[in-house]
Amino acid sequence: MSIQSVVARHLSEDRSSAFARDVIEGLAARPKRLSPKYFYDEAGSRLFEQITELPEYYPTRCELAILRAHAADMAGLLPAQTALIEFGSGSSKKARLMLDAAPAIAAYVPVDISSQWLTQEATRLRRDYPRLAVLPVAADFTQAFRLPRSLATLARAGFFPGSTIGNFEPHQASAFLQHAARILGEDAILIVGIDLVKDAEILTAAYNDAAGVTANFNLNLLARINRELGADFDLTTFSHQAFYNRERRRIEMHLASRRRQQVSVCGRMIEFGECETIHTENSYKYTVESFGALARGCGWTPVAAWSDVEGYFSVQALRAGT
Ligand code: SAH
Ligand code: AVI
Repeated sequence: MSIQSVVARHLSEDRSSAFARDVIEGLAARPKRLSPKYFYDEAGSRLFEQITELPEYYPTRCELAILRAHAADMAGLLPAQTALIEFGSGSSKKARLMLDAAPAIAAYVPVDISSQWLTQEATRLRRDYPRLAVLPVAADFTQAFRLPRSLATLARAGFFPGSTIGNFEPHQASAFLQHAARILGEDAILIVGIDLVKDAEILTAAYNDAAGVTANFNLNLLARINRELGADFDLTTFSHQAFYNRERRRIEMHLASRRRQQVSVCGRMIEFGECETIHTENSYKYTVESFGALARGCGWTPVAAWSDVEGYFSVQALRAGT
């Protein structure tokens, strides 16, 4: 066995034991919770892509419209010979708009926890952009991770679209912005997508689509725990819940047990009361100003903000340094 495959096996064993530990800890907590980063195995990434096509899910449609209209302005902020590092790259569809508008981008570094999906997308990108260095990194972007050595001679810019930053608690978003400043370096540009506060009905519909794709995305977390940790969740006994918490300006997603039951997870019995929920995701909504203030508080200066015609979504450019 080669040294690379030994390292890869250890990394994957480390990841699955961290998954088991987090699941046991989250299901023992009151209220029960699981991290949204675990939504994204291959099936979860595929379901997320289906969400982005739903009529109710406006964030992708709005952000793509902003990027189509303003990618050239964003590209103008990047120095020559830049490596674009995307945090949570998914399908890389938005990065393609940046790559098309910015000849300054010499390398693209998609960073994603969904490793199989990442590999597939990197293959497609290499085919479509033969002159670009495509350097995927399978990692949890909230933790320290290694960037490819070949980036040493390039400037760095960050790309964090999708409003994925909204899936952090505000204090975690601050910690992430500080972490990104260290990764990207002095004067670097970070382009971030932010979902804006809006009418609760529009928000609620986006997370309760008529076709039930978001429900399947949420339930896939239990299916993944069954697949990878040998648990025995009966998915028909849990239901998807998503609602807007006005006070905290966030959509909350939960999985509610339809009845009292016990589930076996990693050899432990987990008790559920009727209607008891597992809190699986928060999706925080900001105003342009509230996000700008958060960024300023952690070493970034907002330099530009773009919005769609409906004012539903905002893309902001930040520069490292105050
Ligand atoms: N940037 C894309 C995808 C957003 S979905 C877009 O805007 O459409 C969120 C992405 O972040 C998923 O691909 C998911 O796998 C990844 N992700 C979520 N949490 C992560 C983490 N902690 N570390 C690395 N990637 C993560
Ligand atoms: C990735 N993230 C920004 C999405 C969101 O809107 O919070 C994940 C998602 N959850 C349900 N629908 C989409």
